[in-house]
Amino acid sequence: MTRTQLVYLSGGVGGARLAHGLARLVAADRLSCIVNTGDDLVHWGLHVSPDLDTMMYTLADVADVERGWGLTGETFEALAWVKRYGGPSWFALGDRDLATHIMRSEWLRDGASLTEVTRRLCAGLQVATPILPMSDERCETMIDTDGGTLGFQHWLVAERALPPVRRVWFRGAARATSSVLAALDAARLVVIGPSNPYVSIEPILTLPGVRERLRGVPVLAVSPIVHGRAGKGPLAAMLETLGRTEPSARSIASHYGELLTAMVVERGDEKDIPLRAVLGTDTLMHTRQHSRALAARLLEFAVELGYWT
Ligand code: FO1
Repeated sequence: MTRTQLVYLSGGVGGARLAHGLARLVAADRLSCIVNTGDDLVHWGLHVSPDLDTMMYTLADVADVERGWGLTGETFEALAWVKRYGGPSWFALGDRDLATHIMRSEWLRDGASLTEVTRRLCAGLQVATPILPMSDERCETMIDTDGGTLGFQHWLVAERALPPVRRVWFRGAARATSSVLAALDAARLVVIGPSNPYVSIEPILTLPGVRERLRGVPVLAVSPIVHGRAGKGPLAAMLETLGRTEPSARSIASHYGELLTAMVVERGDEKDIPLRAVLGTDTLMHTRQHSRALAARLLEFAVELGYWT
């Protein structure tokens, strides 16, 4: 088999920002983004796929960058009416965002797979880069806390990620899709985005056949930890409670262990990373220019290492 593909593994916000840069530099027929669906939930009777949404909206340049989820210029009239009826308002679906979940749910009910539904949504958004849900089957990320077990969105949004996490596990015997496995079979280089390794990347890696396919392919991870900080999300606390380690790029490298062949970290965070190929550069992506610059530097690094042409 000729290996020509860059396969990108990602969760939501940080991962989607780098995907935006990569999608500007790598032709759509050489790039596939495999996206976590462990965060998915049914809300107001609709199938919501937060990480797929963030990836699609980011690549289509319609994401609300400030809020970190949903669409730019969004309104929340339907939410106000749900509240008026006494319905669940802990998870906010915007008025235009609703169209995505309505169509996804409708097409799924008609028998289309999540992969096919995502392809149709991407066509509507004019996103050419293939966005592949990791699975067409339900795999729910569950969070064990001292007060009981919560679905990921309940823990993150309703409980504001406050209850300490005792264990993360995945409910359902989901399988990777044939598109995901085919992309990995054609991978020349796998890039793990700057996403949470426990709740965004691990759900992808636990699917049967995925880890096996990463052996023998260069795997380059971008650290989601910058100078000991994890941005807005719950990663820093998870590294402390689950990994029993401090938040650092080195902890991310140890978490992935043998899986990695190279790493991109924030300049100054290179110390003690047990890999021969480590690039220190500017990794924060506040603007599209930053996303593109990081993607360009990452690709140059991959070319220098002989992983990419
Ligand atoms: N995050 C929130 O903090 N509050 C919300 O009400 C919320 C709604 C929401 C709706 C659609 C969607 O695609 C994402 C949404 N998110 C919301 C973000 C989501 O919880 C997280 O970004 C991801 O699950 C983390 O990977």
